This record gives sequence, structure tokens and C-alpha cells, in this order.
Amino acid sequence: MTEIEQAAELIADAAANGQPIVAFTGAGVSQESGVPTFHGSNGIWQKYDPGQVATFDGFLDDPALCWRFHEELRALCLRSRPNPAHLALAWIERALSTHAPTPVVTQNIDGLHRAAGSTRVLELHGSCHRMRCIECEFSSDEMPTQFGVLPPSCGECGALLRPDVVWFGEQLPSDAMAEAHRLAESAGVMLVIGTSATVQPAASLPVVALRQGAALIEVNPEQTPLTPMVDLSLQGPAGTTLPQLAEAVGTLLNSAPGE
Ligand code: BV8
Ligand code: ZN
Repeated sequence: MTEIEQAAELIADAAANGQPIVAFTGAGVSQESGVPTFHGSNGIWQKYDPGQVATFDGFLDDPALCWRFHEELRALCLRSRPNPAHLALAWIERALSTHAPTPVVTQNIDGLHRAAGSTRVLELHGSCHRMRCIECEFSSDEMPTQFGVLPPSCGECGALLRPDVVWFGEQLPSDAMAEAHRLAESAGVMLVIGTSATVQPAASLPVVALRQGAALIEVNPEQTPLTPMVDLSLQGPAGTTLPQLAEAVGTLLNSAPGE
């Protein structure tokens, strides 16, 4: 049995027991959509210092530079389309919809999982398609294709607007993190896709799943700190591997008795 077939078996067994199949994703799942990863050779951090553009202090120090970084990233995301990896996860959600929940917990801010049709997506690090005021409650996901002036100011109170993403040193949205923790606690299988598993506290979720007995399947062309701990390591690009996995799951579902 190939590793893809073994992975499909783990998913089908968990689904048969109604246990959630949780996809935990990082920048690698969007790499084949043209959104560069953070730590890769063409990673975003090669061009920008995260201390300057992905911390609140850096934002206050130079809000225009911070907005230029996020606007460059948002323009890339607006030009990007979901790739076969995103589409395969959305397909698996539909195929298993009568068996088990298949939520996506993502570190990505590009919005591509929802664009691919996934309906249960937890964005732990926010979204580049949303902005909020640093002073009042104003927040909006209606952002212009391009701002006339950077940094933009709040129409309600005049204070600075910021991208609604989680910067280093900032707390993750407590409701999303609590829900993600609950999912990791109850997962039958966790698919760990396209993440270097280095940024905390998100990177602790696969360990939470492992500790309670979930089967871990990693999808990544490279090894990560998680690789020695996972049940199956599918070493390849998500855009190739996940469609193969979806097809193997489909074959099992169709051959299941009473289907
Ligand atoms: C917090 C939005 C505390 C930003 C992001 C010192 C000072 C301050 C903080 C810390 C510190 N030391 C540690 C910390 C904690 C810090 C942290 O973990 N730092 C790391 C670097 C050590 N974490 C934080 O600061 C977090 N907050 O701790 O707050 C606190 C607590 C309570 C109360 C108040 C405060 C906040 C972390 C969130 C930061 N924001 N994104 C923006 O866009 O502006 S993080 C950003 O980088 C991403 O969201 C993502 O999470 C991370 C990169 O990770 P990946 O997604 O894994 O991407 P990466 O490039 O690393 O890997 C890509 C992978 O894909 C690779 O493995 C590659 O092989 C693979 N791949 C490539 N191609 C493919 C592929 N896989 C499949 N298919 C392919 N085709
Ligand atoms: Zn305001």
C-alpha cells in the first residue's frame, strides 16, 4: 500500500467514527498559487525585516513602510487563485460532509482556502483582506484595490488604520485559538500542510493533536521539526499530493459497503 493509500485509510477510518479531520496549514499550501512562503529562498522575510513590518512597534515606528509590505502581499494575494491543494481540501470537505467535520485551521492571511470553497476556516493570524482602527472599534473587509495614501486613517475617529493581521508579539484571536485547540483535542486525523511548524502558539496545535491520539499526516517537500513525530510524511508539493490523497479517499468512500 502506498503512503497516499495509507493516509487515505487513516482519513476514512477517522471519518467512519465521526472524528474531525483537521487540516492545519501554513504558507506552503499557497506557494503554488504564487504567494511566496515566509522562510523559503524567495521568502518574504528575505526582502523585509519582520521586526519592522510584522510587529506593532515597527508599525508605529514607520506605518507607511508596514503598509507598503502588507499592500505588496495583498496585491499578490488578490492576483492569486486557489491551487489544486486548496481545491482538494474543499473537495474532501464536501466528500466527507455526511461523515465528519473537516475544518481548516490556517496560519495564512491570503484568504485562498475560502476562495477554494472550504466553508469552515479558522484564520489564526488574521487576514490581509481586512483592516481595523488602532483606536476605535472600526474594522472592514472592504479594502480598496489600492489606497491613495498610506498609511490610511480611520473615517470614524481619524486614528491610524492597520492590517487586521496578528504581528509577532501580539496575541492570537482568542476565540479562533480556543476553537482550534478544541479541534486539535478531538481530531481523529490532523493533516499538517505546508508549514515549517516554527511559529508559536499555532505550531503547538499538531502536538496537542498528537498527545490525544490523533494520527498526524505531514504534507511538505522538506522535513520539519514535526517530521520525526508524524505517522505519515508525504514528501512532495501540496498541489500534487493533496489531489492524489483526495482521489484515494474518494476511491475508499465509493468502495465502502452500503455507499
Ligand atoms: C505571541 C502574519 C505573545 C504576519 C504571522 C521573541 C519575541 C517576540 C515573540 C517571540 C519571540 N520568540 C518567540 C516568540 C513567539 C513568536 C514566534 O513564534 N516566533 C518564532 C519566529 C520563533 N510568536 C508570536 O509572536 C505570536 N504571538 O507569541 O504573542 C503574547 C502572548 C499573550 C499575550 C500577548 C502576547 C504571533 C505569531 C504570528 C505572527 N504573524 N503572520 C503578517 O503577515 O504581517 S507569522 C507568519 O510566519 C505566518 O503567519 C506563519 O505563521 C509564519 C510562517 O510559518 P509558515 O506558514 O510555516 O511558513 P514558512 O515559510 O515558515 O514555511 C513554509 C513551509 O511550506 C516550509 O516548511 C516549506 O518546506 C513548505 N512548502 C514550500 N512549498 C510547499 C511547501 N509545502 C507544501 N507544498 C509546497 N508547494
Ligand atoms: Zn477609529
